[in-house]
Amino acid sequence: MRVGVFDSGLGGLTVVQALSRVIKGADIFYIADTKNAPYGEKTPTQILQYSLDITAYFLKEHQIDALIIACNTATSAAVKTLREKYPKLIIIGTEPGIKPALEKTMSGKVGVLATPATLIGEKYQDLVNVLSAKEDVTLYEQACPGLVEQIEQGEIESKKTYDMLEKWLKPMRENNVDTIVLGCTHYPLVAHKIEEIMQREMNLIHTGDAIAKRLLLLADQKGHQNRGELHLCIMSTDRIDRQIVEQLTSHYDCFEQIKI
Ligand code: DGN
Repeated sequence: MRVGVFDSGLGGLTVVQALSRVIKGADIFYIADTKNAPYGEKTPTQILQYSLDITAYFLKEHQIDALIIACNTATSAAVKTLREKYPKLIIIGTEPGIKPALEKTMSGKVGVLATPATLIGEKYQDLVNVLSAKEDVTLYEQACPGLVEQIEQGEIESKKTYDMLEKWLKPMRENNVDTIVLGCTHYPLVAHKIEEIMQREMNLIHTGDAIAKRLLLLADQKGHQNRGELHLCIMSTDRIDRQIVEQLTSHYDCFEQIKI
């Protein structure tokens, strides 16, 4: 099976990590669209165009069987159009794990961290409307402008990143939030900082494992075998922090900068 995975930058590698825990045999092609990052502050039309261009590239150059949009922001802007345009391709998007969070919370207080574009997107609003109508929970939604940039610049341990998180998480800490949805695939990279600032053990929900399971299921339905070897090819459309790439991937077979 040949799988294309993309994100605006490093974040989608947290999804690749989850895939490599359950997928035994596949060729995974990863594109970090660093030329256009961050997506969170782009218009839906721009994000849709980047997603269409990347998908066309994957199909032409790597003949993918499955596409994983490893980015909440791009999913909300592009998944519908991509599914209409490529009905035969397995397409899996990423959306904030509100449902698992509602199942996990004991205090009934759930935090959601995401990019501004994800939180105002129609897809997220629909998800929240359906789920919160059924459950007695309070959601603390927090847009995190600038956090993706800090992570991309390798500034995870910096004071500026800490201060940003402290400001956003303070209301959650004071209101006994016990579960936080990481509604952006970059945010697992600052999970340890979130725990430190919340000063307690938290349920941190990210969607990589759910995506991996879904891929296995859909691939099986289409007759793709899950055996052999796992190959990972990483591409970026501009510069990328290679040190972080190496922290996130135990092994990759190729690494190149591409033009799309
Ligand atoms: N990792 C992307 C997401 O999940 O939304 C970040 C998008 C961006 O570039 N801001």
